[in-house]
Amino acid sequence: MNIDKNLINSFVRVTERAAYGASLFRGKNDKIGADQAAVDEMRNQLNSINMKGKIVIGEGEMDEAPMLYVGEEVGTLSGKEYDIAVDPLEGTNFTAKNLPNALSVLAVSSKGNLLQAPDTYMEKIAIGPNLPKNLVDLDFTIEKNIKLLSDAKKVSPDKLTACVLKRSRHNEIINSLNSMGVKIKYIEDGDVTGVISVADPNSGVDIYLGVGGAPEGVLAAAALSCLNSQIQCRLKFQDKEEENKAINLGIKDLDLKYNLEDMIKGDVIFCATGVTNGNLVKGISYIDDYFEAETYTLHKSSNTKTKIKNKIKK
Ligand code: VTB
Repeated sequence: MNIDKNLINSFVRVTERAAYGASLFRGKNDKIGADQAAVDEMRNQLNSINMKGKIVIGEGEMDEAPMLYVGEEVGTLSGKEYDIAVDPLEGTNFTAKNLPNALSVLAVSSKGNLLQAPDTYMEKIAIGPNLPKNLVDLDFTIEKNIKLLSDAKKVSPDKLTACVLKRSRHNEIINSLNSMGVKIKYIEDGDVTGVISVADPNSGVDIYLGVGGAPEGVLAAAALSCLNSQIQCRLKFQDKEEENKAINLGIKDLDLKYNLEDMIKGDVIFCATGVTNGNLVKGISYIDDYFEAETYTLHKSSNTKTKIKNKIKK
């Protein structure tokens, strides 16, 4: 079932308000305060939408009692049923230090159509549009994936750029990329933006590689599903407790590789509003009693791919 196009603006309003809340904490070295402000604004706004919404990716487990916990019901609780993945503030660090690329993000599908991923790590490999389906694979070596991509793009590996989250766990990937002469675009945080950059011809990024948060993986997959791009993921657990989290969510095969269609089924809306200026969108700016927000907005079934700018009363 397709999601009504008229709902796009309601969800844009949600990430706009959340981004505004977080923007009040830019450069204040207060990650927790920034996140809380984004959560509060996001929750208020979600609750004004005429729907039976359920948070499937959120701020944590119910027993930790955060707001926007996984399983929380949002909206007016009348109307159609939707599953919602949220990251009220992707880039708490960026906001605290007033650095680029902090975003407020959400994705919406009909009930049951988003992967309910636990809050663990996730291996990710993503490539952009117009490439053979299932070209790259997490089980191939980096060398093989790069060779396949360079053949498909008809360029040599040294003309390719890989986006990688700067973490020591990625040293092996980085060594392999270096040995093939592949250029690397490092990001400090914010792998939602990093993954989406494979779909943006202006970013110069050809492939995303590495391990980041699983919730961020599902959100990025939602965007890529509207951008005809590809991502493959696999959950990565650090201990038994994390494995149990996945089992409790109904995941039977802990080593399963998820292709995009396994994570995002059917129609989806994706909204990302800038908190600070970034590669995808501008950050919040203030004009008297108003704030201006820019939102990267995608809707698969209506083929909406746009940046929406709004001036909103504070
Ligand atoms: C990434 C990134 C996030 O966490 O998922 C990363 O997108 C992974 O965790 O912005 P580590 O920091 O432990 O490597 C963030 O950096 C923060 O949620």
